[in-house]
Amino acid sequence: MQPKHFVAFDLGATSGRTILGSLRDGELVLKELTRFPNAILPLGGHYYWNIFSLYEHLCEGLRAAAREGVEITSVGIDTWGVDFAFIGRDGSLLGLPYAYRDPHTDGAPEEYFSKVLPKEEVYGDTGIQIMNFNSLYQLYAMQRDHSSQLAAADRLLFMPDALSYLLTGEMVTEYTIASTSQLLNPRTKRIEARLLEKMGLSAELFPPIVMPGHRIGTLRAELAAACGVPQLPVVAVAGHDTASAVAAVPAANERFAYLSSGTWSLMGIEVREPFINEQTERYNFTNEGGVEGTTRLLKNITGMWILEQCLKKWKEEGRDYSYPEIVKMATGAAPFRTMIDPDDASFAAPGDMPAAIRAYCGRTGQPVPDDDSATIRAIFESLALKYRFVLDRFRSLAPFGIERLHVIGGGSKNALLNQFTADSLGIPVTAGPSEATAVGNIMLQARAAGCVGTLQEMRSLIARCIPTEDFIPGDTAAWDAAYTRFKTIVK
Ligand code: LRH
Repeated sequence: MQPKHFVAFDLGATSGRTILGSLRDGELVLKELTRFPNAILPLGGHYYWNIFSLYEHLCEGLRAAAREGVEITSVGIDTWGVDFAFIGRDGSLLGLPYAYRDPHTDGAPEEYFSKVLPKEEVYGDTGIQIMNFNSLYQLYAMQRDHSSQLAAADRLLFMPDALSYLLTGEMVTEYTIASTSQLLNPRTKRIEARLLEKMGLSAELFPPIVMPGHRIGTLRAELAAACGVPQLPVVAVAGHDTASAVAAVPAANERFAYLSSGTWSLMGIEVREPFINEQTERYNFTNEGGVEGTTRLLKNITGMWILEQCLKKWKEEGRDYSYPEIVKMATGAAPFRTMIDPDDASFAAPGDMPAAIRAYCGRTGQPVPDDDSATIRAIFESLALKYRFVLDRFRSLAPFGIERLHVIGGGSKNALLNQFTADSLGIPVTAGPSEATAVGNIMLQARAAGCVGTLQEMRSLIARCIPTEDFIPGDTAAWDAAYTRFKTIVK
């Protein structure tokens, strides 16, 4: 069989990549073509995404793909969740999209529940965890603050759809990314109009919903010419990065939990139908849309964000640590001295993270880490303990026994944290693929091109082609004792 080549644009909240995925005789080979930064842009007291710069990076990625000299079948884009751009009546992009860490949504869910619709109804309609930054509350805050962008908007496009629009001129609402917004009803798989209408907005803002695999259009002629590629088809993959990553879990059967590990740690299980009940509402569990109509029942846990912010601060102070140094420092530090709840509100915003950790220790009566090594150790141990806390809740809900945790995404390369996680959870951990989002993106394009059939076939192919590493629980007794302490500080 002739090889088929696909271009995946995989954009996270801190960086993006262009990956060329090649499929030949059931073998998948990945090649990173470009890597570029994506940083929150502080401007006039707000946080934005520089979508124009992202567009330029996509063009650069297309030029790099052209230089490979291979025939490309299609292009697909996945990004982080919830954020969106507005398009005016003349088709132009209306300014910069807000970044989800902008504080304009602080307290917005509570305002929405008291002024628009009660919390139970919002959760009942959507099954989505209440988080300040959900698109629903971003829209509420913009409407409340008389946003001129919103007033002028003809259409709203979620980030992957907005970028696909810039490439093709065609507008769609891809299902998995829309599911992160808290505007979609997972039972009907449609935008729930009353959530918008009750605050004076209309569901007409959204172009038609399409499923992963839908062909959005082809590259604009002038763009294709400028980048030296043909007018390639742009396919809606699972536009939500986490959905693409979960599609790439190399699991042999359904009895697994996943942890998509990056800036966020997204832990969950895959189920056939949404789980929306009193228990999932109490746990603030989310029912995001997956591939083949599956539901990603999951929970956002603050992941590498805290470490990333510490590393940024330490670098500013002249201490720039490499990844092997970080692991060595954590390995050498004393165990179980200080514990933090990674999801404490004080760690959510960008800023001086080591100071936020010190303040947290003061508030919770724990020893302040004496140096950077102790801080890193506290972060890794606390993450592994938080994973157990959340997994225990999934164990109480799952319609099957959870036999294994699949850790995927960039964080799966952290062998020390993987071992901590296996020890803390008491079940085997399989790590990899670390490029799960890009792999999922590529495989969904391959499925659209007819190279693979079902989700399970995709997963079997990934399991065959991409090496993984297993971590078996070891010293579980010490972790059990630590967990008893952890439960007294966690929310
Ligand atoms: C991870 C992620 C996560 C969302 C968050 C906004 O990149 O997509 O699933 O909750 O970004």
